[in-house]
Amino acid sequence: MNLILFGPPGVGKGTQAARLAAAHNLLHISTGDILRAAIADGSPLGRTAQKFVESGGLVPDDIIIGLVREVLEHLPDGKKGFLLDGFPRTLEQARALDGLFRELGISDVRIVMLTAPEQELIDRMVRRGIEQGRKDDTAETIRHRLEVYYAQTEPVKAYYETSRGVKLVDGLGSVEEVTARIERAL
Ligand code: B4P
Repeated sequence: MNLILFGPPGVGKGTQAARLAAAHNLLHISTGDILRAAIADGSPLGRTAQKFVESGGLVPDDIIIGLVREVLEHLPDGKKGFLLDGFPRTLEQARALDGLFRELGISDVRIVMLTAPEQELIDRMVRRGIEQGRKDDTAETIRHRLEVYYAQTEPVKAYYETSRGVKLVDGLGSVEEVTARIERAL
């Protein structure tokens, strides 16, 4: 099984992805984590990505698609599949991913979109900003990230509804409750 988990910022993609990847022995591919690690390392990717991530914008499609291609072309043995967390985030990324799946002969891909009311997303990100000090979790950046989400990521939902099918899962409730809902949807 391969899984795509997407949804608005702060909805709990990373939280749920870690649990699902562990439970099903999937390779957890978080584009956000890859970018934050690159920024912390000061690598060329990190230096390019930093201004986009920290301002709440999206890293350019060609960079992020190249990064995901690299990972999917070199999947390790010993995993039962992969879980894409936070990718795709634009229509161009979704179309490129379909192309990659065709090229690499990847099938059995299930798609889950997590949802939550906007105020809950804001509350969670503000809390995470206080607890973890993430530079993109400030009030102004959160507002911008939500605008970017509505303009660029929400259309991915309609794209998948008319192509592959997508399961919408309510992200409100305890972490355990949300995991159980995703498992049922799968
Ligand atoms: P991501 O790392 O994907 O992060 P996110 O959307 O902010 O959070 P996520 O939904 O994973 O929420 P989390 O589990 O942490 O992206 C960060 C940035 O990277 C983007 O803004 C962009 O700049 C860049 N980027 C990433 N992918 C890209 C792409 N494909 N293209 C271009 N740019 C890209 O949960 C949030 C908080 O809520 C946590 O504190 C958590 O503890 C809490 N929480 C989780 N579940 C909860 C629950 N059930 N109840 C209460 N709190 C909960």
